[in-house]
Amino acid sequence: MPEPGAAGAAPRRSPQGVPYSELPHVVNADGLHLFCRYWEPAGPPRALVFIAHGAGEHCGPYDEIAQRLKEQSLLVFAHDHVGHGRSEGDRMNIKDFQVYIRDSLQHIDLMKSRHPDLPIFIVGHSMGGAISILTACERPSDFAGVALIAPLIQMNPESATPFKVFMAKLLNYMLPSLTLGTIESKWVSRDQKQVEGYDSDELNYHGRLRVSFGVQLMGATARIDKEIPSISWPFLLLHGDDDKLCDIRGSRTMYENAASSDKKLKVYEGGYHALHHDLPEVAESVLKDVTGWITERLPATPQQQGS
Ligand code: 9JX
Repeated sequence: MPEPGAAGAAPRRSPQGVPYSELPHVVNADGLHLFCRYWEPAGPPRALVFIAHGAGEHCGPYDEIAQRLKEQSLLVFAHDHVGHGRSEGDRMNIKDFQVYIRDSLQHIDLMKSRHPDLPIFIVGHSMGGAISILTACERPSDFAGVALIAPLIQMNPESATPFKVFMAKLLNYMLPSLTLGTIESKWVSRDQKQVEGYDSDELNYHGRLRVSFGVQLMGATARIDKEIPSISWPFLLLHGDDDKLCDIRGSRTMYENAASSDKKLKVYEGGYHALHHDLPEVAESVLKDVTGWITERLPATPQQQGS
């Protein structure tokens, strides 16, 4: 769907037939075209915001959050990760989690080279939260802040018991394409309309999780666990205490153990996993929290100083 305004020119197609916007498009280090989206404010942007979507979804559903940020004169950009949405690549099958981080850094560097003086923020959800954390950890001084919506930080200790983790690794060695369950979308949001919307969106992945993908996710959480004590960048954590997919304990651990002086955890009581797609009042509050947190961390513009 084209954006209104400058970024919304009719989507072009790569030689492979992958649509991309008029603005920079990304061909990653493996030669795969990534579908990119840009939300450009009318005037000069005050900051850059990269959005990292989660596993099995795409960046389309972040349009609402991006619009809000754009209204605050922020230049928002995102891409569908390899194997997701309109990007190329095997569906939900990656050799290494690092590919998501490498591609994100490539896109961020591209935008940074066009706007070298602007602060950069990241917004990430679920697996996109894990990508955001590890991306920021690679360049700790590059980011003005990271806003995380129900990030994947720890596997649920009840479902990822040492025995199951061992079995997953063993199975991965023997039968990497073996699949585990699917996500039950009704356990991800309390809003039936959002559940139906998610289920009927063909750009979402509705297949089963490969063992090899699960092992990559476990590897990412193990890396985050090691990085937490050395995290120094500002961050905001939003997490529902009824999240059945990414345990809130991960966010508590990060909040308690990260070295950052500027850190905040907001717990949504009764909130499910997809907080930005949970009950309307929760979703609205998430939009306000993320937008407010980022704009509070921007240097005041000359026009604002008097008011
Ligand atoms: C597990 C593993 C993380 C397949 C999924 C109403 C994730 C809504 C919604 C978008 C949830 C965001 C998150 C088993 C099988 C780790 C209902 C798996 C997984 C997979 C993310 C994003 C649905 C799920 N749902 N997830 N979303 N996803 O990283 O907005 S709204 Cl993929």
